[in-house]
Amino acid sequence: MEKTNTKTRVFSGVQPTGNLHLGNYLGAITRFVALQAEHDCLYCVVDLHAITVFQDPDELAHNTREVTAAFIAAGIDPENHIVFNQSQVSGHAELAWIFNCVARIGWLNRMTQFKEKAGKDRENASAGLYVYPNLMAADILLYHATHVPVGEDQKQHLELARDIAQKFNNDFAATIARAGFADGFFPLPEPLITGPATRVMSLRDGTRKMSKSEESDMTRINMTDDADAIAKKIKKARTDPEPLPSEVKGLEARPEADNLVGIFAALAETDKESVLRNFGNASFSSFKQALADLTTSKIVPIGAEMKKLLAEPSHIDRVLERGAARAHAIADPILDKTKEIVGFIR
Ligand code: AQP
Repeated sequence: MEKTNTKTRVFSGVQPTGNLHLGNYLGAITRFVALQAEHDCLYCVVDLHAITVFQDPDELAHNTREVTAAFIAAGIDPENHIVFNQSQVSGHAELAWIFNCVARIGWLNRMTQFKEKAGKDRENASAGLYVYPNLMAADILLYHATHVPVGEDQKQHLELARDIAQKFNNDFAATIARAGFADGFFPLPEPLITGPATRVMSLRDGTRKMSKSEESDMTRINMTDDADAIAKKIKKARTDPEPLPSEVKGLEARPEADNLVGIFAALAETDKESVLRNFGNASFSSFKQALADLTTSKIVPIGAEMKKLLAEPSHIDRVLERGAARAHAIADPILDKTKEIVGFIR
């Protein structure tokens, strides 16, 4: 196996759990698109993660194709980069098992996402939901990926992936050295959490994350929303009675205003300062109109392209199958070496 951990490689994933939204787009997918220019990228539809919460099988298949369509419609190039669904590459699950045995229960107990998702009924959460971060570490490290673009909510999981890589490198230092890897086997992956919209908040509550699973559709802009739905949701978005401030400091303690300005900045590919230079002291009604127009101009064409792609599911399935074959070609030698390092007879 070539030593791959000195090169940069980008890996990230999106769960096919329905209601793909503006937060997924701005926090993750637009970053995925931008990174293609300078890196080798793998973008994965993480269906193994999705089933940590029960998914209707027919909906799961549809949602897997829908996320793939969103990737392509947003500008991810599945020819020059790799787009695939996680369950077609069995190495994710195999490496996750090894990492289940490397990660400590104390580490998992600190994961805030598990606490939020399991809620009060923790005893009834799936075991998969609990070890979700170990699978995420496997997703990244199976490819010796060095950079991982994610939204702010995934920062803690990325730190855990680094801890797992470090502990594996320490625990197996002797066999890793014997295999010819002087600086450790797994690279410590860097999170890439950048831009003005790393945490897009609910349109109805600026203290809660915009989320796929939130019951009310009015809390989020879906990637498949039409212009009318977008206009209605933004018009009804919660705000406060003050006009917009002219400086970013004035957004402190105004979570709803801060969120809408952040969304505008991200869609316009600028920063909050420059948005407030144009809209400082404006009323929310005029700002919301401009935001609805901008959101429509960016999202509606992507939604239309997604629909076109989804009309030909066999084409999407072929993209995923080809992507999985190419992902295997990178993963298999890394997994094989991992097994040798652990002491498995192959
Ligand atoms: N609100 C958000 N703002 C910015 N980035 C976000 N991401 C998710 N929500 C926001 C980023 O999108 C990528 C894919 O997320 P995911 O589908 O794998 O998982 P998720 O975080 O569970 O998505 P949701 O919408 O929050 O689902 P539920 O409702 O199940 O909790 C990740 O990079 C994530 O950071």
